[in-house]
Amino acid sequence: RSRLIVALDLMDGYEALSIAEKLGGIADAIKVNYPLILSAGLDIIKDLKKHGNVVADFKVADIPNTNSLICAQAFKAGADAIICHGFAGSDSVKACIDEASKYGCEAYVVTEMSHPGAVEFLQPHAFELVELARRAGASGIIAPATRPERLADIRRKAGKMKILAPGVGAQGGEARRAIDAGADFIIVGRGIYGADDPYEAALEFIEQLRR
Ligand code: BMP
Repeated sequence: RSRLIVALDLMDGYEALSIAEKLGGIADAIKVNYPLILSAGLDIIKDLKKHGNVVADFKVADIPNTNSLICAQAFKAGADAIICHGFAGSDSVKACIDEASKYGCEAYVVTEMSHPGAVEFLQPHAFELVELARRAGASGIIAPATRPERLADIRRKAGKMKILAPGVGAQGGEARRAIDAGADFIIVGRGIYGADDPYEAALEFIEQLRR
């Protein structure tokens, strides 16, 4: 286990596949988000799956029925996990988790995001969102590598749920500090796909995680 999830936020399917191939399975999973899906199409998930588990970061945040329909599309396309927002409420989150379990997949819930604006609305409710995710039976949550002290507080409330921490690299977060604060996995996008040698960059992050 490397503890590394690579976010392939590219707008070219071939480029994304070529990086995934170069990484050769050293990361634990690949995360796809709208930039890639909207440009390359949902089928890219099946191709990426050859190189590891795929997390569909669709930040699902609708009414429960629509959430179920969105998640079903992601899982049918081959996603192993979905990321949903918690602020839409426990029923909406539950819909994602129920759909995930139908496919033997996982659902993760966003709590406090990693960008500066997250302090405005998400941060004041972050612990409630953690509790909501825990009660709904989520596999894990998303919490900010950019704020290790907040990550540590969230870790204390998260129980057995896994924590995936984005914001390492381009957003200023540090891999080692995120893990020390209690993250189970770090998510890195630009720090890897934007590097001259994505494989070397990924190895460096993994090295930091092992230290
Ligand atoms: P990067 O390492 O290039 O900043 O990419 C981070 C990835 O994680 C992006 O796909 C972004 O959408 C996602 N993400 C994030 O940065 N912060 C969050 O709080 C939640 C996210 O999903």
